[in-house]
Amino acid sequence: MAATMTAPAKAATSVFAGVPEAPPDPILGLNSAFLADETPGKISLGVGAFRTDEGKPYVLPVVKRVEQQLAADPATNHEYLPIDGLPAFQKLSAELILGKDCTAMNEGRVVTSQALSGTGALRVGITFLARFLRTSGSPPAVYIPTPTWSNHRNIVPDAGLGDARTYRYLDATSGGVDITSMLADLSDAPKGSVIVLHGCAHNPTGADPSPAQWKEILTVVRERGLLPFFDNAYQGFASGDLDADAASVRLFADAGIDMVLSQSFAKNMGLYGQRIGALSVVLAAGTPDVAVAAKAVRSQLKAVVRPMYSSPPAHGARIAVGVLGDSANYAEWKKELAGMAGRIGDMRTALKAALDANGTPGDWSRIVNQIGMFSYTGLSAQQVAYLRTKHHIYMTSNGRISMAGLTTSTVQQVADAMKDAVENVVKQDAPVSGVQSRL
Ligand code: KET
Repeated sequence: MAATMTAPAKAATSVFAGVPEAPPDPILGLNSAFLADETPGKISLGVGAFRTDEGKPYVLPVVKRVEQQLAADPATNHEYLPIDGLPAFQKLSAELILGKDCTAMNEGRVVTSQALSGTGALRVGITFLARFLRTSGSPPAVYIPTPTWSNHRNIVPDAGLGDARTYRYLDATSGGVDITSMLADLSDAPKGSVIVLHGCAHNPTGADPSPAQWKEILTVVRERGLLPFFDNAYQGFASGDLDADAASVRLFADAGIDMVLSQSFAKNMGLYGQRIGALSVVLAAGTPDVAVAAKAVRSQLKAVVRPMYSSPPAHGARIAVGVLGDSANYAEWKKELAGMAGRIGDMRTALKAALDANGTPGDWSRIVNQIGMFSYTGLSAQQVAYLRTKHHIYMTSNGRISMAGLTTSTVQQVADAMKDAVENVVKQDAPVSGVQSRL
């Protein structure tokens, strides 16, 4: 017996010993660094997550109640959902962004799949486009704005489409949208290119096109045969009104063109960790045999999902259905959403006032002019690093502040630290519009 046993090998080096360490994520990695910081009074203005005025995570009361009802309901079970998720959720989610009277939905031109929040929707959507969008005979180029949410840059190559190209977006001087440059870049994009657009509350700039500018963008998209992919992570957080924040998407949907939409319920329902979102593919108005085409598209979305994660989690979808599908809950949600947007607005006013009052050099009006969850302050990477090491205040290196991370009791401390950074750290960076490579 003993002779047949394998002799113990000498301690072996792992085949993974040479794996190079990946850089930390610019947003979620920052959060880990914040959690590891043991300094009392540290402040997190990094990740875009709503906090109460006590600085605590917020579970929306309507969400809490729906969860309690789900827990008490003997019919609730833990069976698998279908590959494309809960059918009731698909419909309610598409209606939320497209509107209840949406022609494309009425004509059966909208194919919606539940997704692992906004990121999962983007990932499945771009993978689907990589497989099937062949307007120019080859896989499409994907254009993202500069600057943009940092993960856009990861998702596009990971879905197999190579590095994303960029279009100019921000006018660094005014802090608004540089519409002339944006339209020029879109006009230069090859026919069939995918254009990632932030539906509202652009992250990180807080600058959205005006309704007239959206019309100009739509004109170029149609003329050039581009495919708009709307990333909707902040519906309700731009204006506090769900319908107003969906206006850009509805304008494009009403034009009867092909388009793709991602939705997230992370921010507007506070369901971050539940990973609940949706992906919709909208087929153009003239599509013959649209039912056949829609069925085929759905089958291919499922073919992307099944080998990746099989089927989505159920809990968040059930919560969203409980909120969206019940008129009393829906009305309550709208109020709570307006309350969250209102608190962010209050923090904008308070921070601007504190910076003006303590004499921080610079014009801080952009803080109140920008909309959504973030302020794009214009602080340089060095100033951001200084705020972190000296004051234990964390924000992304592009100078983006998550406004909901501020509270009535920390605004002054943050304003004073910003004054210190602006006065004592010489700005070495390019202006804000040039910092996207640091994201
Ligand atoms: N799109 C945009 C524009 C966006 O800001 C986020 C999240 C997402 C999609 C995806 O969110 P999801 O949780 O997958 O639904 N942004 C915040 C959190 C993050 O980086 O993951 C942020 O910018 O802080």
